[in-house]
Formats: sequence, C-alpha cells, structure tokens
Amino acid sequence: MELRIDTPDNGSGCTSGSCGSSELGHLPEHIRAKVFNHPCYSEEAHHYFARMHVAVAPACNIQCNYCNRKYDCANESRPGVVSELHHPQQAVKKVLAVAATIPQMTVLGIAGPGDPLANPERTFETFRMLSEQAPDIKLCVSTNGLSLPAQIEELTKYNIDHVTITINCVDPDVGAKIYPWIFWKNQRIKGRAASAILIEQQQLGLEMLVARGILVKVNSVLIPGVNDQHLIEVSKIVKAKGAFLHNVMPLISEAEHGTFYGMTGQRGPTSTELQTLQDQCAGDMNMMRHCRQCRADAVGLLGEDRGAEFTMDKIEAMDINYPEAMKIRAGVHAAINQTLESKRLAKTSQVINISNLKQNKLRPVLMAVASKGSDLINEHFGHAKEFLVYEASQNGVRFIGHRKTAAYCSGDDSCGEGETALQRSLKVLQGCEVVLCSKIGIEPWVPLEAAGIQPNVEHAMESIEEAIATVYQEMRAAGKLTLKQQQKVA
Ligand code: CLF
Ligand code: SF4
Repeated sequence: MELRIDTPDNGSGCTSGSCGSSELGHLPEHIRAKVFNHPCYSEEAHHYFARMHVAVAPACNIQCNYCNRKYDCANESRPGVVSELHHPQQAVKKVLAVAATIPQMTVLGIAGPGDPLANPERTFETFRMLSEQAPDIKLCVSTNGLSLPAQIEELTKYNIDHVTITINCVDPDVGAKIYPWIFWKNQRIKGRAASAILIEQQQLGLEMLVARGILVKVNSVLIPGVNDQHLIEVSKIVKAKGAFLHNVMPLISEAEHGTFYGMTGQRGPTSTELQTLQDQCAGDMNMMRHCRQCRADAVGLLGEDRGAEFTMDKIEAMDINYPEAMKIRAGVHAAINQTLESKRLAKTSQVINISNLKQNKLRPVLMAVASKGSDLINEHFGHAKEFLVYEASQNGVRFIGHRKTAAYCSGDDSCGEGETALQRSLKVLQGCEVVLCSKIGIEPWVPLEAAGIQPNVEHAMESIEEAIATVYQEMRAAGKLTLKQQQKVA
C-alpha cells in the first residue's frame, strides 16, 4: 500500500503568492510545501492536521536535569510513561493503521522516549520502511543533537524534511547546570566539558542540516534562573545559522516525576514569564507558541491524545480496508486545504477591518477560547481541558499560547491542593477579559464575571480569529478600549 495525499502543488490548495495574509504567505514555495500540513511547523495547520509519534527509541546518550527516563522525553513530551515501546515493524503497522483511521494525520515523528539518534538502528529502520510504504507522510525527528553530525548522512537517505534539535544553551557554563553528563566516544564525560561537546555537536548538526535543505526547529526548555535570559542569545545564534522556528517550552519539574530539578525544587516559569521571553526572542525569529509538549507516543491533533485507541492488540484486531481508507484520506485533505484557503481570504478582510481602528489608540485585550479543533469555537466551557489565548489589538489578532486546566464537568472536581476545577480555570484565565466557548452553565458564569472575565457564547461554531476580531470591534464600540479603561482594568 502506498499513501498518496493531495498537496497544494496538485491543485487542492494554495501555494501561490496570493496568500500574503497567511502566516505562510512570506515563505518560498518549496518551504511552504514542507510546512503547510505540518501541525508543529505551522500554527495554522495545527487546528486541522494531526501528528503521531512512535516510541521506538528507548536509550539516551546524555542526561538532562529535567528528565527521568521512567517518563517520556521532556524535550518533546509531557511526563507520563510510554504505554508501549515498539519494534520498527510494529511501529510501521501502527502508523499505517492510524493513517487509515485518522485521515488528518500527516506527520510521523520519532521523539523518544530516549533520543532517536542514540538508537540509530531502530530509528532508521522505521524511517526506511515508512519512506517506502507511506511516502506521503512527512517524517520528523527530534534529537538532543549529540549524534547528529555523525548520523546526518543516514538521516538524509529517508526523505526526512524536519528535524528538531533541543538547544538549551550555547555557553558550557550554563550547560553545566543542565547536563550532568554525556556519553561520548565510549566514555562518560561530566560537567562543563560534557556540555562543551554537546553544544559543539548541536551547532555543527544545525549547520549541516541547513546546508542540506532540511528544515530545523530548535526547542529550548526555559529554566528560570538557569537559562532564561541566555535563550535570547540562543535564539539569535540559531536564527543566524538558518533554523526555521524556535520553540521555547516551559520546564516541567513536578517533584513526583523524580527528576533532579523536581527533587531539588527548581521551579518552572509562569505563563507570563514564558510569554515575555517568547516575545523577546520573537524579534529575531519565528516563534512556535502552540507546542503541547507531547508524549513520545502521542497520536492525534496537538492537544489531544488518541494513543489508547491504537495499542498493538487493538491494531491487530482492526479490519481496515486500506484502498477505501486512502480515498477518504485524500478527500479529507482536499477539504481541509479548501477550508484553509477560505480562512486565509477571510483573514485578509479581518486584518483590514482591525487596522481601520489604528487612529484611535486602543489597548490590546487578551481573550481565551475553548476549542476542540478545526479553528472553531466549538467546546463547552465545562469540558475544556485547555484554553487558547489570543491577543486582539489594532495590529490584528495573534495567538499567544495555550493554558491547561481541568475539565470543569469531568466529575472529578478536585485538582489537588484543595483547588476545584472552576478555581483552576479562573486562575489560568487570569489576564483574559473574555472567554469564548460554545456553551457555559450559569454556575461558572457568575464567578467568571466577578473576576472580570466576560463569558461569551455568541460566536459558537464560528472561526476563532474572526470571532475575536468581532468581539474586539464590539468592545471598541462600547468604549471599553480607551487608555482610561486600561488604567481601570490594571
Ligand atoms: Fe513530533 Fe516534534 Fe515532529 Fe512535532 S511534536 S517530533 S516536531 S511531529 Fe510538536 Fe509535540 Fe511540541 Fe514537539 S507539539 S512536543 S514541537
Ligand atoms: Fe531525557 Fe531527552 Fe534529555 Fe535524553 S535528551 S535525557 S531522553 S530529556
């Protein structure tokens, strides 16, 4: 079986220069073709297209102070044990089954649970089989970079267009606080010398990938007091070397994960610290703000995990009509490409509408959205496990990031430390003035209003950014956006 997917190049979507308003509009055509359906490399795409990871890489060649390998790789995953480790043959079977069942799945990544390039046989065997059996699935790999220069020739054999390198520092003194040791040329090397080698290999690997036309995303873990301000320099350097995207992620350091940082009380950043740092880096390069720190065996849209539907025993029991599934898959992709094209056109008029307000000196407003995908306001407030946060201003609508919460209607109203799900949602929505959702009960409505957050269900099932632009216009018409009003809110 071979997977063939419609791409904008064959007429189902847009790669013309006419999409100037979209986030992809400024890109050369060959790059756009690589990112238009990659949910991590395109913020726009992540509302529609899904990724999956296969956990074929158990070992690692370095130690990070934020990792305990009983859990997923913290570079690319939310802590939680990998449910099943796979051999390459099992992994390929799983990918084909997911491609047939979730037609939106366009990208296969190997991201752990250890480091993919520290497990080269298993990683490359998986890529080799997939490049033959599913040539239209994009192949993606995430690595700490230590073995990258040594593996680069092998990597380029399998049509791998996207590589993520986790680069937390470019200064070995900073690195010594993050990496206690590396395993290099059959030796365990510790301290500053270890991070000096790691940094050198990461930078060399980045240069070699760029020279070969492979898109590179750099992930950095933001560790307050260790590398926070240093990441601005990291961003500048990796951009200068040709990295496509920088993804600054918050350190996850709960004590129960048993990591060095977790056990020694190293805290993660607040959402304000994360956003501030992302904004500081953004002057220099494209920032990814929609990362969900996925598990190394995640399946589905970013932010959802359908992995439990695809355990090996369930896959063995599936009766899949592959030719029929591939027809459906092609149809779904064509429909998504059409939707994206009309959204791009709508976005142009939305930007024009908002920029018409420029003469008035209006303040920006943060708005939260409950969504379960497709770029729509389509989630009940009480069912939301995360909120997408956008900033509306005279410059347009921009995505800021997501904030996790606990589903208010989950039946389990306790979120630990005596906090209810509603209290948790109120806390994560701090700073937002509006929350848009498809429905909301009266019980949360009252405390939200009391906290200065206006619930809004008038735009249920509408496109997120268009709805936010409309609400911003309404706030302006109601006189809520003047600088005087800002002082009152502050
Ligand atoms: Fe996976 Fe990473 Fe490829 Fe994406 S994830 S290997 S680039 S397909 Fe994406 Fe997940 Fe963030 Fe990674 S949201 S953790 S950035
Ligand atoms: Fe863990 Fe990934 Fe660091 Fe290896 S590179 S120690 S798997 S976080």
